[in-house]
Amino acid sequence: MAPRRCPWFATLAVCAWSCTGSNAPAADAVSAEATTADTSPEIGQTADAPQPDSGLTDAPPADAASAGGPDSDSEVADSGDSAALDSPTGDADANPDSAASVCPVAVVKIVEGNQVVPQTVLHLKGDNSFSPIGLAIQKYKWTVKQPAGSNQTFQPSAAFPIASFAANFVGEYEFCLEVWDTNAVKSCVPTCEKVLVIPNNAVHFELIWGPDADLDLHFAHPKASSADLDCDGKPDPWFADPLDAFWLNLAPSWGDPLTKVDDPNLTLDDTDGFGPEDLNLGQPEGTVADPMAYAVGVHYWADQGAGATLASLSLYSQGGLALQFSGVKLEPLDMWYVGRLNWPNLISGGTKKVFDTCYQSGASCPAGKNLMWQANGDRCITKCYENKALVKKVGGVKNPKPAWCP
Ligand SMILES: [Ca+2]
Ligand SMILES: [Ca+2]
Ligand SMILES: [Ca+2]
Ligand SMILES: [Ca+2]
Repeated sequence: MAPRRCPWFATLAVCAWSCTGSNAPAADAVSAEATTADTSPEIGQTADAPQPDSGLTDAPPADAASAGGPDSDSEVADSGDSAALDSPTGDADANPDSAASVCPVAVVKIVEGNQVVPQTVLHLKGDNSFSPIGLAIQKYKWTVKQPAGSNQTFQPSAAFPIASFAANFVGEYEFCLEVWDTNAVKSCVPTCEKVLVIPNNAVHFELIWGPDADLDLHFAHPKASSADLDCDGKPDPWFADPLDAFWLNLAPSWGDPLTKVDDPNLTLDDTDGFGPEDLNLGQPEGTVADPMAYAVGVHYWADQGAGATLASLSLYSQGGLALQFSGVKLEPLDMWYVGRLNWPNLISGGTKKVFDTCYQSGASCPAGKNLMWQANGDRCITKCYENKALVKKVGGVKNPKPAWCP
């Protein structure tokens, strides 16, 4: 949304979802079993843009030479015979193993370790790479295999011996390093390390979608109350300040003012496509005797030329996948009332189901009556949802109004 949000956190998209299209009643409130086909557009793993040959191979060693591209100068190191020519060491075996004795060796250290929470900035150290024959290392190249949809890049670039990388998505990352010595001989094989990104909060929502569009995750306190724009006859939770956590209320104070564990924290507001947009809550309010229901929504704030986009939302609870919706089609200014998260629930010591999904049997506003909160039906999506007080508050940001909106 508004330009002052943090667009430099450009990021990615994640996991492979299983639940399906927008109208398919998903298996809500289930445990992590649902994970199969990925219906979202795959961006594929990418390394730094300026490195056209950096598409990562799953089969590291043998085809190093096939990478081609700008690194063709390194081919000398990849052909077995050249290694024999260069081999200054006496103990070299027959080809191609002899190359191993002269190739430089890439050494990878990930300062944060092999398991982190989302939004961890990883520090990747390759500066201990070495040449067995005592040459200096003159060139480094990092590549990454990241969760589908993720397009994060190395900072300051993939050519630095020490680079950082924002691991924003839940899922598995694999980082590989290749090095060249001052004879332009390349490491025989890349050295790779995997990092697993897993949230550890009681509540972690991850919202991802397609390119360019700006979707916003909303997570509202049970007491949130705002204008009834979805025409169900009750106040909407969205854009209530401070009881709706979204890009304008990234980390509001809820519950006990003396602790932050019951405060939500929207750790990423993605404005330029793909997401993820993440929200964490360490310790929701609510007891078995008096459970609470938090409202969860997704708003399509700004089109930016993207048109309709497919949104996927996942809930992780205490490290496990508890809920997924995927491939939900949203158009500009749509407000998707996903449903209500109960706390405590069946997977957190309570008796309530994890999530009450909102279904509707038509559009309430045009119908002039409440059609939301049915037992089944379509996703609860309200068209042309625009909170005018908010638009005014943020300085008159005006989204191009879709043709179908009044
Ligand atoms: Ca982005
Ligand atoms: Ca956003
Ligand atoms: Ca309402
Ligand atoms: Ca609090």
